[in-house]
Amino acid sequence: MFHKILIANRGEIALRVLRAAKELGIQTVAVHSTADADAMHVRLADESVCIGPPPSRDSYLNIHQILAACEITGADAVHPGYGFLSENAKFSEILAAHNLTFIGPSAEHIRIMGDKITAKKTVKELGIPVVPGSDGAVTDDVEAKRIAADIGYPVLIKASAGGGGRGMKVAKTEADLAEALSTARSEAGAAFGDDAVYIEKYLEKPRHIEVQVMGDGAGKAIHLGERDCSLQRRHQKVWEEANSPALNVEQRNRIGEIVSKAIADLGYSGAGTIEFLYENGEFYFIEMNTRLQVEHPVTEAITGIDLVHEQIRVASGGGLSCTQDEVRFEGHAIECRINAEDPRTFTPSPGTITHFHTPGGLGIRVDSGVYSGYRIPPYYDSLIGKLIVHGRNRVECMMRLRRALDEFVVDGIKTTLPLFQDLVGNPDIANGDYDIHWLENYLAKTS
Ligand code: MV4
Repeated sequence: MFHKILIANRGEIALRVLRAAKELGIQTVAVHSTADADAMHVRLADESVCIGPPPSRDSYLNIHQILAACEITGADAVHPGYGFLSENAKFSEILAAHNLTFIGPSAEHIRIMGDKITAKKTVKELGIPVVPGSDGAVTDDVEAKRIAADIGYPVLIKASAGGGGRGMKVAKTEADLAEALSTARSEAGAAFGDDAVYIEKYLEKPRHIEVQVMGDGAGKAIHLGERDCSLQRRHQKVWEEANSPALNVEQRNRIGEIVSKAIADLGYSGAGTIEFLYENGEFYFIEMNTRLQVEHPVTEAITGIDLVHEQIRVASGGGLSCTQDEVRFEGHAIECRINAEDPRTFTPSPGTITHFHTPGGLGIRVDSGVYSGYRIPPYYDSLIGKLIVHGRNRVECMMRLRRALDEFVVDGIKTTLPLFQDLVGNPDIANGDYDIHWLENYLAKTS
């Protein structure tokens, strides 16, 4: 087991990782920018190192500074959290070259999944269902027209180096195709330095359903069920739940088995998420994330498994703590992302939190790094906390969520809490009847 873990992140996720390390008896090192000297993760860590000025590229993304902090403190492993360096293959290789363990998958697997064309080809060969489309990159109009005619319009052109919604163009008919292709290629080249694009059938009203996996890096893997993350705005998730209201036990087990077998065959190590679009009873792979995700606590709530413990165990060579047979899915969980933003326009609202009071009681978890009197710096993302509610079923979970939202007080700044008050009372949400476009349509209708 590791002696000391350096947490290369900030905010609620730095705290989340710190808690897991403490429970395992591992020393913790926080790193922080000058803007985060007062942050909770810095206070709670055993040691802390200031790694630079506020901009992320000079601090949380500064590999040299993080290496220096490992050297100074004698850390033997680094947990990257999410965002920042969490999916940076080069960073994991540099750590390895300095005899430090990156708590995450191999650099090779990060690279494969970071290139969306390679990712799709890889998982398809492993038996995961993918969206119908081109086999690999498409450059010429004639080929594009042949593929599009074959799969049927509308089609979507995606950048191989994109992901998370960046670099996509829809072509509704053949008349749009040549222009969409050339625009997508030049935008991808400018944005990512890689103009490779591929074509997919455009799915009009899917849900976003993702499957959580954990691999031991030696050919064993388990799945921990799915999360429904369809409620999003501009590719930012707002509300996530497990299980998906759209799936039954058989569908869950079927996709889970396909995915865990693929991940085992890949020899994948650590936590990962396989993202699917789900429409008319079918799953279509879109991307794989090779990191711990913001919404991981809903999976923890329904399985009782601490995903960060598992990441640390696997990275230190201790393997997974359980087999697939030992994983049980109990009840229902919902996560609301509390952002320091206007609840309608999502305009950031940094400033000082004058009063912060979190809800409590059975089935309530709040992951947050803020406190009364905390000043939110304007340099980073606006997530200030996550409310995760668990119940024996979805109805009980929703009742508890409504009560928890009533108890939650954040004064001094705007937050997304009022939006969740609205959503928890909405009939479509109560029925689990929503797709990836629901929230944006709702916001447009009710603005
Ligand atoms: C799609 C799609 C429809 N058809 N691919 C957006 C983010 C990136 N991960 C993939 N995305 C999409 N890919 C096909 N073939 C629709 C989206 C999409 C989306 C996906 C998940 C969650 C929210 C979304 C919002 C808009 C578009």
